[in-house]
Amino acid sequence: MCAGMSSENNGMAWLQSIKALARRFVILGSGLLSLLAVCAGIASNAKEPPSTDKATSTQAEPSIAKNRTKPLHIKEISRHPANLPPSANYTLYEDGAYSRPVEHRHGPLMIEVHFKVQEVVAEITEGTTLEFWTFNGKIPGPMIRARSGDEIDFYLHNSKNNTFAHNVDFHAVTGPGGGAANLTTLPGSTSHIRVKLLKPGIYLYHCAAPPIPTHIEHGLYGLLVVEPRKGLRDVDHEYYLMQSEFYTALGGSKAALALKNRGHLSHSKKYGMLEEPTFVVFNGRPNAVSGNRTLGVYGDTVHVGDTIRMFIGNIGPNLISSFHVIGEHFDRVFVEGSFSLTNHDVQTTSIPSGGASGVEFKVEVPGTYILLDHSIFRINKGTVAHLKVIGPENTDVYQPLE
Ligand SMILES: [Cu+2]
Repeated sequence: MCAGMSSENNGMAWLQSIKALARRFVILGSGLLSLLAVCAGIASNAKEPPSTDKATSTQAEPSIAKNRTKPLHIKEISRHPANLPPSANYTLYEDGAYSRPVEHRHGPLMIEVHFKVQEVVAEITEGTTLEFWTFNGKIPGPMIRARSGDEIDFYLHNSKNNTFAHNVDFHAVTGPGGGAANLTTLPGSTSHIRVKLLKPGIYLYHCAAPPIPTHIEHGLYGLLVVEPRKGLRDVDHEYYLMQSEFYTALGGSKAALALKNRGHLSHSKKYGMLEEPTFVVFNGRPNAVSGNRTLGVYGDTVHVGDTIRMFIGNIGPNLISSFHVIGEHFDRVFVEGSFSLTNHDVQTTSIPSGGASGVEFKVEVPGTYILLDHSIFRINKGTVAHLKVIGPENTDVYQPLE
């Protein structure tokens, strides 16, 4: 025994501190181990996803389990941009529905959020399907909204019919793996963490289970918006957009809209490595925000004089987005998703892969506006969305003459 540990009390205190220290090392050790495991791809009994790419099938990647349950076929993969919580005062329940809002916010809230990972098959264009991995059955996953200082009580449920282990790395979260170190979840299991949001901003979240590029590319991503403590100014309409790429065995040389009736496509690691996507899209598939899903047609009507805010994420996995609205200007840009850095009167804002942006603008002239990635060949791959504005002509600003 150490010198000075003469009394029984001192002895007990010493024993307790040793035990506490040992516990701390166990906790620290297991945290580190799971983080290392996440990085090294040995976190669990997670199966490696299939490499169905002909060009890579000879590489030493385990193939898909033969007894795999067939992924669920769903009709619509796209989460519409109008589907977002209207403020930071909502819980997201296990059935995927948002709660009634907390009526009076007197300070930070504890916000309960449930994600359910679902591996599904859906059409990416008419007659052409792809396997997608989703948070709550749609791409992007649900938008979570909070304010700086709030806590998120987060549950990740991995459906028992799934084949792979999944997790979430929240860019908004301070801690190992942005939560991923403690969220790797086998099919049929649930993981749970509680985190405090320290920094306001528009943040991505994504699955970071190994191999990370494959889990991201299949569709496991979304936005967690952490508003400043005082919230954001009122606007008339808010939208939630997420740009992403899908890499298939067809490569990147065909126009996405010509890829109809091709049956089931396989994902391609080869073209992911070459950074040659078949599809570059907003919200899960080409044309997801056009036709009867145009902004202002699906959801609330947009009138001349209305103000609009868009939260836009870009998960990549490879490309940088040059986000632009033809015939409009961003009155305000939350640069790189930061509410602390606002730019004004911007034509195109760049959104890095793994980053986000926010834009606000007022619509002055009626018509249909095109949203796109101004790396313009990508419109052939699907990066186009539409916004319809109705109201009286504003000839003071725009006047067709002949
Ligand atoms: Cu995953």
